[in-house]
This record gives sequence, structure tokens and C-alpha cells, in this order.
Amino acid sequence: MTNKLKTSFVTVMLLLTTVACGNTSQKQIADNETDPEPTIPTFNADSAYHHVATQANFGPRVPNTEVHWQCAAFLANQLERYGAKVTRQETTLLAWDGTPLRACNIIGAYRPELKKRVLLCAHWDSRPYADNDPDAKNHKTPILGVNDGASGVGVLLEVARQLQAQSPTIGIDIIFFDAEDYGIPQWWEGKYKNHTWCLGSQYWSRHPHTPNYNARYGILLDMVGGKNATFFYEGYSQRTAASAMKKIWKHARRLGFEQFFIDKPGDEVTDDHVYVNDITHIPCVDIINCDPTSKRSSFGETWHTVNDNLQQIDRATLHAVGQTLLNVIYREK
Ligand code: AHN
Ligand code: ZN
Repeated sequence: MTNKLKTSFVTVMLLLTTVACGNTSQKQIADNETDPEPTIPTFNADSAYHHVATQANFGPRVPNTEVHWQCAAFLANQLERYGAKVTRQETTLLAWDGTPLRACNIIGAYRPELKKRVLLCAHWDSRPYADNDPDAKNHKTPILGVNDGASGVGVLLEVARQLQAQSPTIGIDIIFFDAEDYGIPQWWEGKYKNHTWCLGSQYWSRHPHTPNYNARYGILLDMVGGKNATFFYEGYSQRTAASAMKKIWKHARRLGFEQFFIDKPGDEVTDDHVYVNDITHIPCVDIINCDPTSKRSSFGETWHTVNDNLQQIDRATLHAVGQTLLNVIYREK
């Protein structure tokens, strides 16, 4: 080869390499562009509202009552009808005053064969005492627990319906925890006891429905149906499940729900997510209506009162939470 020929050969090779590299990077861009945007189902707030109303119509779902068992059967059936693999986890739990509570966690699994999973949960029981009612004569009356209980379950039943219609890429577990709201009442003047709330989630966390259960993260819904609800970054989730929490709020705000999902820190709340976090080490985020600036009750005017009824429920709040959840779970790969 002459020197001149050598030079042109090298030039051609260099050019070819450049072209080849150019092609590769173009192909990568093209691949990313064709990576299909997942189709996100549309949350039906009427369907969620209907499920909230059905629970309300049972009356207070207080452990050791007939209605409580009827509602458990309804919830397990409904999950089954929506195509979930259902586990009923029945046990006896000790209340703060020593009362043995017949309790039942209800678990619905979608794509149980998959390792990659997300956990969605809410408590389904209602509180035996309206101990935050302005009228002291109601302090031992059971509450209807429509926002506090039924709202989270109603949203998750509509999510279950969507999961049946369009299979998610990852596995999903929906857990309805029992005996969350049997905690020590404000009127008790005896010795204070710890860990009296969240009995069902404490039990599930120590005895998950499948051995070595794991999930990427969990999302707990609590009081997600009230008018003008505000979800601040709940403090415990912020400390222990920050990345999942940021992702949820980012999607919510992108979808236009920034009046509900507030970009500000909130209080720390004792709720089911604390036990899920502490015992299973699955980071779990609490989406909870809690306004740290409010006067009478940070959980809202009707919290643990006889007025926690269907009139407090606003479909717009159910929709904001449900549509956000669908965005989060259908984007998981
Ligand atoms: C306490 O009041 C200790 N925690 C709030 C958790 C809760 C009660 N969620 C619903 N009811
Ligand atoms: Zn409560």
C-alpha cells in the first residue's frame, strides 16, 4: 500500500466508525422514543364512591360485631369478583383494655407469581368510640368511619376493578387491615399503653400472607375522601420512604392535583405504615389527610366524631388519590 492509499484507507475507516457510532446513538434515541408510554386507566370516582357508600350502609364495622363479619365477607367477595387471589387472615388480637378481638386482614393479590411487587393498603374497621366528638355524651358511641376507613378501601376496590381490566406489569397486593382504630381512647384516665393502634397491620407484618413476602414499597391510604383534604408529606414516611413518597407527589402534582398533594412537610402520624416499615422493612408511604396548621383536629373536623358520615365524602378527593395511584403503579416496570 502506498502512503497515500494508507491515508485514504484510514480516513474511510474513521468515517465508517463515525457513521456507525452515529447510527448507534440514533438507534438508542429511537428505542427510547418507541419505548411505549404505558396506558394509564382512568379512575372512576363514582365506582369508588359507590364502594364507600356500601361500607357506610353496613353501619359501624367494629370488631366483635355481626356487621363487622358481614363486611369482611363483602370485601373478600368483592376482591375475588375483581380477579384477585384472596387470603383471609383471621386471628384474635388483644385490645388496649384486654378485650380479645376477632379480627381479619383481607389480602387480594394480583400476579402473585411475580417478584417485583407494590403493596397498597387501608384499614377497613371503624372506631368503637367517637372520643373526639364535641359532645361528650357521644364519646363511647361507635363511629361510622366513612372517611376514616371506608374511603381508602373504596379507592382500592376501584383500583382492583382496574387491575382486572388491565393487568399491571408488576405484582400488586391490596391489603385491608383490621383493628387499626381500636386504639386507647382519649377519655381513658388510667395508665397509658403503647402500640394499641394498628393491631391488624402489626399482625400481618409479623405474619405476612406469603413466606418471605417483599415489595418495592407500600402505599397506605387513610382519610382520602374528605372535602378539601390536604395531604402533606407525612413525617414518618418522609424519613423512611422518601423516594416512593416523592414519586407519588410528583405524579399527583403533574396530574393537576396540587391542591390536595401539598409540597410541604406535615406531622408524624402513628398509622399502619409505621408497623409495616418497622417490622417488614418495606418502605411504606401514608397518604393521610392531616393539616398541621388546623385548630380543632389536624385530621379534620369530623375525625372520630359521630359526623364521619357519607356527607363528608367528595368524589374529587377520591379521584385525585385514585388517579395518582393508577399512574404510580402502571408506570412501574
Ligand atoms: C392516632 O390517632 C394515634 N393515629 C391516627 C391514626 C388513625 C386513626 N387513622 C385513622 N384513625
Ligand atoms: Zn381513626
